[in-house]
Order: sequence, then C-alpha cells, then structure tokens
Amino acid sequence: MKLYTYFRSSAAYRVRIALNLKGLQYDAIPVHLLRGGGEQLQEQYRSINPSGLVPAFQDDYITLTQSMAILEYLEDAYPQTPIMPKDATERAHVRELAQIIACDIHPVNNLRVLRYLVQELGISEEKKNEWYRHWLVGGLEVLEKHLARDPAAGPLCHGRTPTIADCCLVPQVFNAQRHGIDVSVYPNIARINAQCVEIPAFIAAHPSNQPDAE
Ligand SMILES: N[C@@H](CCC(=O)N[C@@H](CS)C(=O)NCC(=O)O)C(=O)O
Repeated sequence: MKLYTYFRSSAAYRVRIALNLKGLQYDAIPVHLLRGGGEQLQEQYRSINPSGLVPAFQDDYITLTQSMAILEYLEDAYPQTPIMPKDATERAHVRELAQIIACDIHPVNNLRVLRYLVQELGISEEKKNEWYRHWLVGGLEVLEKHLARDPAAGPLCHGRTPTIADCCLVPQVFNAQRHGIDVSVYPNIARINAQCVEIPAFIAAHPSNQPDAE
C-alpha cells in the first residue's frame, strides 16, 4: 500500500488515522504542497491524481483519490477494527458528521482556494484569513450543535470507538488550532478531540510524527 501524503494535509491525516486504526502498513510517499510551486501540481503526480490534491492511495491494482472514498474502501476491504457502525441509520449519521467537515468546511479553505483569492482576485492576507476563519468557525458551530443533540455521541463522535467522523474531526481541529482558533468554546468537539489524541493510531498519524514533517 502507498499513501501519497503531506504531513500537514488534513485530508491525508484522515487516511493515516484510518490506516493506523486498522493496523495496515503502508509506504508514505511525500508530496510537498509548497515546494517548487507545489509538487501536487506537477505532471508526475497528476498522472496519479489528476485533481492535483493529496492524498492519493494505491493498493494492489487500485488507485484511489478522495479521502472519504479511501476511508470507505479501507472499511470495505479491511473490515478488521471497523470504523463505521453496522446499522444503516448509524452509518448514515456518522457520514453526516464526517461530511460536515469534509464537504462543508474543508473544501472552501483549501490551499488552492486561498491562493486563488489572493493571487487571482487580489484579496488581502487579512481578508483571506477572515474568509478562512468564517467558514471554519461556522462549520465547527454546526458540528457542535449536531454532537450536542445526538444521544449516540459518546466519548467519541459516535459511541466509544473511532469512526470516520473522528478521522475527520481531529485533523480539522488541528487546522483550527494552527490558525489560532480556540476550540474549547465547542465543548463536545473539544472533549472528543482530547479523547482521540490519546489513542496511539491518532498519535502516529499526527503531522509532527510524519517522516516529511518540518
Ligand atoms: N476532497 C479531497 C480534498 C483533498 C485536498 O484538498 N487536499 C489538500 C490538502 S488537505 C491539497 O492537496 N491541497 C493542495 C492545493 O490546494 O493545491 C479529499 O478529501 O481527498
């Protein structure tokens, strides 16, 4: 198995957590998002992932992009240590939580979007940071409301064992903290994150523990 990854990429971080939870060994192939204008945009990497984003994942004869598709593939192909509940309604619910992050928060704050705002639309660094904060804080507020009203939310997003929702939450909180956003104002998010970051699979997936960490 190969994972094309960047230590600080939150989408790759999701996949690293899932691989670790399932005890799967993989080769980490670093793709530097900033060096030389971005290795993710070079032809060599685009032949693997045409969208020029990390992660990309290879297993036997399959090449997959999109972190959420990779997480679901891992769950289907390697059912040991499940990261999804079995029940259909619970599964849908876990996907709902994960997608608040992966579909509603993350894409509008991606590097290429922020670059476009500054380089093509001429937005100042200050306005760019305001944009980032606006979508992140708004999304965390929504996620917090879901977790607060959900009887299935336990020590983790759904009960006691990590799911794909936790695989998404922890990297997003890492990003928020890196940008100086205080997540303690979201008690459920803060509590779940605090539990997760003690789990060895999450620790090993942390950006600072990656071979390409700077
Ligand atoms: N929907 C994709 C998003 C992947 C993505 O946005 N990756 C970011 C890093 S977290 C990236 O490669 N950014 C590089 C860029 O924007 O040029 C997924 O979930 O895999």
